[in-house]
Amino acid sequence: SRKLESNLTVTEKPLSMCPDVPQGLVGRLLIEFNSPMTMQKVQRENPDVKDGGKYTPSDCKAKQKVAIIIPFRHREHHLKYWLHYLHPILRRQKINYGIYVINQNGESMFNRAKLLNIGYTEALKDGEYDCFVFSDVDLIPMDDRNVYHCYDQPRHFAIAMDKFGFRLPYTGYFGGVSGLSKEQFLKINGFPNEYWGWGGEDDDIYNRITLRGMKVNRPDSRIGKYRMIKHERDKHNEPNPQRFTKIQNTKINMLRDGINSLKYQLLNVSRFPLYTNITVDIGTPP
Ligand code: BGN
Repeated sequence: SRKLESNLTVTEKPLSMCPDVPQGLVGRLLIEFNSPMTMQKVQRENPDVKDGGKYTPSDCKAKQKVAIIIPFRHREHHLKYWLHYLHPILRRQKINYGIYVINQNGESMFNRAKLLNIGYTEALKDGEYDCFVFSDVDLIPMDDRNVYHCYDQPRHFAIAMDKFGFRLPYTGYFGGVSGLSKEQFLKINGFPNEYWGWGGEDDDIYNRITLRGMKVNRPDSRIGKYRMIKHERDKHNEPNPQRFTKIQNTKINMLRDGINSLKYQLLNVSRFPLYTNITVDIGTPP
């Protein structure tokens, strides 16, 4: 409480820390992509989300501040569903978060991991984040007990996707949705910038984690289920023929290729009601 000049005492109830297991989770969720979705509808559903897609629980103090990074190009339709499902889930999970959509400008080859590095960098210019959750725009968790914060080891969230028959496609799979604390991210020199096109960058990240003596942490397979929004393969994201040899060389390449070598041009930052949109020029493959 504090004393005002007028002798009036105002009592501000200090917030207690949010419990480790959030109260008010509902468990299994019904996820479908058939009902029509508009950004206006999703905005009406989420009046408590602040400009730029920021949210802080009102009834407790969250231990971590989480930046959620979404690599993006031409997937507006998916983003509407992602925001529609994820904002309410993150709210029930009592996460203090901001949503960052990292939009690759132009039509050169897509580079998911480089966009994730940019998301890390740009989010830190915007807030004091200590945890980074990296999510594809087309992946929706089917259970809100899959909590989007960081753990004592790098976390892999998307372990049971519908397209893989609700199981891991292989033990070292680290794709889809993952989460690293700032410390864990820096320990592996961030993510590779040199994977242009589809495939392998997630395996490289997995290699970086194990090469630095860390171990991937995962939820229970009943809780780690995901639905992927069906889509055609994107243009300018063809399978990268170099990926097979590149993932053999993580150990040497990770020393020079990563957050320590990241270069890009920032073109635009816009705060929309439900997310911050960051458009970047990331160049072209060598
Ligand atoms: C793997 C891809 C991953 C992808 C998963 C699931 C490669 C590297 C050469 C083996 N890895 O095969 O990037 O996330 O499939 O689709 O292609």
